[in-house]
Amino acid sequence: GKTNSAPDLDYEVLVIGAGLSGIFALYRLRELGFRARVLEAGSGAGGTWYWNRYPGARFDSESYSYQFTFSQEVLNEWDWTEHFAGQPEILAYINFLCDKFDLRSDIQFDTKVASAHFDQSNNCWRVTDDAGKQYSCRWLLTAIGFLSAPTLPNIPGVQDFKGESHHTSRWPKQPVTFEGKRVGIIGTGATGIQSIQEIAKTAGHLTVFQRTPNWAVPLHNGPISKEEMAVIRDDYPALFERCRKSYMNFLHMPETRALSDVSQEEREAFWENQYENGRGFRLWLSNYRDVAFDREANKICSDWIADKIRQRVNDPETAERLIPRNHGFGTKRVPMETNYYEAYNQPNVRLVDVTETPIECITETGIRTSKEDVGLDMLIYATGFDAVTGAFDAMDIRGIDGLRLKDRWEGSPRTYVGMTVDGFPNMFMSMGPHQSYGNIPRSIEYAVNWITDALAYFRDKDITYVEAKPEGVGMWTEHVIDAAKGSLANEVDSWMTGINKNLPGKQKRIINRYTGSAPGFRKFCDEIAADGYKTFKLN
Ligand code: NA7
Repeated sequence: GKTNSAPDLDYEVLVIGAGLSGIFALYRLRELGFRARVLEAGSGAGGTWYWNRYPGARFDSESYSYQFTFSQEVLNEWDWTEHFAGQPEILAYINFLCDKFDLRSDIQFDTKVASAHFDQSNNCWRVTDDAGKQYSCRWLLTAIGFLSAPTLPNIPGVQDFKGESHHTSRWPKQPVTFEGKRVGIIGTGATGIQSIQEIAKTAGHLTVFQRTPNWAVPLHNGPISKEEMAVIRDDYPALFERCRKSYMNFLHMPETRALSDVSQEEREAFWENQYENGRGFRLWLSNYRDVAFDREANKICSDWIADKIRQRVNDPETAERLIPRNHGFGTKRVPMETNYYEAYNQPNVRLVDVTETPIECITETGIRTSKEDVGLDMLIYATGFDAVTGAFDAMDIRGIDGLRLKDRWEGSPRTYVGMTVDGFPNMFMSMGPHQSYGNIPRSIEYAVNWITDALAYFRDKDITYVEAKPEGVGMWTEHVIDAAKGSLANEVDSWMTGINKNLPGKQKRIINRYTGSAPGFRKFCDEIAADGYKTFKLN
């Protein structure tokens, strides 16, 4: 049997968060014989897919490429009904995993972690929840997501509105209806776009308050029949192999040619085919390789997509407002849409460009712009997140000598392979800053396997203290910054560059995720493990 590496502590491992990272971590920790517990703020498992119940929430990655691969039985048993499953189906899948592996018995729900302090004299973490209950553990694993701390707009009067209001990622469990209601929505990111196209179907009236338009492209969702599911399932090994080889773990392979290698006719036919038939992120990720780096190439592609928007929106002025002016295609996370642009052709949908008529305040009865009072029964905030470091900042995490993680990361996060931080021994992060994100479950499976394998190694060697070395952190941080060089995505304001215009502390562009190749990342981390974790201080 496995020896208990922390007999005097409540748990060997505490996991914060029961989203995809947390539930897979629990599965693995149990398999490895650890005494582990998961603390979860919500009343159910699923993280992102638990909280984001807003209408139209769905995968933008193919369902079968996004699912977990760790259990062949689950792969055999679970059928996907759509190429891009909706949130209810995704949550059902997560609950299916929880049932099948009896995960809930080691998840403590409705438990929000307030603080986690490293206790140097005992090489353990002391965790406190917001009800004041304390827990001790040898190893702390944060599984808190990088888009999990929602932010409201910094508009005066947010608290004054008397109608129904919801942030998309804190959507209620009880049904919300839009029939006969005057609905307003702020935000046109990936979330806003998914919501708008859905709410437009039933709302009495929908007003979209747009500050920055986005380059949304067709998702091309569709049902998966039983027969097609069987064909897809037969292809699983090849499909996962493709994800493993790809740069960001997606199914889509990069186009090896540059835009300058092909004629205008050829590139237009190529884009036309991607736009009309390419599922999900294909147009974005399988684009000519220079579109992400070369301003000219990017402009040619963006102009081509702008014409598509013009063709789809009847009112020319509305069409122009929906075309991004200050960032090129693919330099922000590309939202996926299904009849999004056509929604603006409906008589019940109106676009208000708040760069022309700024929002002055939110009132008891709606939104006041510089031009008018828009009366609303319901106000929806699709205003995004305090991304990447936000969920860490929300907890009081302290390492050696009381050093706060928030202070350690002042200005910009610093990590060793995105999973550890110097000064914070025995703490590991799944989907922390400076990790390779991309197709998230692929990244999660790797990170969680790497972390839990490491913990098993430490247990077997009686190691109770593991800390990243400052030189490792310096090296990785520099490498992350180097890997991002040249990408046009660094030159825009978005959560991917650390900007949140609603938060005074998030006004400086930084590199907060690893944009080098995922296979390269895995190779690098595999070598650390193969080498006995010598790049860490071990005790
Ligand atoms: P995003 O992509 O951060 O989008 C937030 C949107 O909300 C964006 O359009 C913002 O406009 C808008 N916003 C935020 N605050 C305001 C104020 N004060 N006034 C007007 N408009 C505002 O969040 P999402 O939830 O859509 O997507 C997050 C990720 O989740 C996404 O990338 C996917 O990977 C899944 P702005 O651009 O700042 O002008």
